[in-house]
Amino acid sequence: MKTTAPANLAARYERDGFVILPDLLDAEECDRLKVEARRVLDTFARPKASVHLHMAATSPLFRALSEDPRIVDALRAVMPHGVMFLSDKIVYKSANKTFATPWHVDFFYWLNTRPKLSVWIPLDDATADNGTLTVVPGSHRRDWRMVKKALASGDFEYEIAGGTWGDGDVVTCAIKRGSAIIFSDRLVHGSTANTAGRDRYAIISTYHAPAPDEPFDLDFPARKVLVEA
Ligand SMILES: O=C(O)CCC(=O)C(=O)O
Repeated sequence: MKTTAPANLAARYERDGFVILPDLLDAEECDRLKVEARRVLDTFARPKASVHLHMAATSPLFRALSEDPRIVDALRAVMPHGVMFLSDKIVYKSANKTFATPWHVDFFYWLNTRPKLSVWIPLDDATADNGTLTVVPGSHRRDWRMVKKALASGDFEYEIAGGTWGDGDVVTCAIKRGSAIIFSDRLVHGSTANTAGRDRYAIISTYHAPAPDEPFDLDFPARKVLVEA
């Protein structure tokens, strides 16, 4: 099938581990998705949650987004072995939820499963001061490990072992709402703190090549083959 994705998308994705698609959704679509995200959070999420899983399983609007032809077209370009939707989640930052997401690689969260990629779409203009995505281009080619780090609070968090990139290696992806970032599950990424006092809603959808279910997949009820292998 013909694709409308830019011709060099696959090469850029291969080289950098991510690719930005400007203006995939328009302002009206972003507004509608934000209203729906708020409704789902208020109805189904833990009180005060800033991350909520399974949007497509709950909401027809997010289900439609997960299989939107504009996204699937772009995915065809970087996923030659077919496209299967696995899951999605909303990540919400605000004046009260200012957290920066620490550097990480997603594959660590699904070790020993087949490779995946994610599509990050902010529903508000995303800037360095309201929590946009940060990436280290080319980092998907290294074999990262994550290790537990003890926090003063007695808690712990995971961090990347031996992270050797400098500030100059980091791209802070300031993008308009409705733009999309496709990124590899091996790419080092995080997000900035939200110090702007403005809402920042983002939807992250994860895909992999179609194949018989792995045990890991069974927790994701909205999974669906979108392009056969
Ligand atoms: O939306 C964000 O703030 C970043 C989330 C993220 O990096 C992730 O869930 O892997």
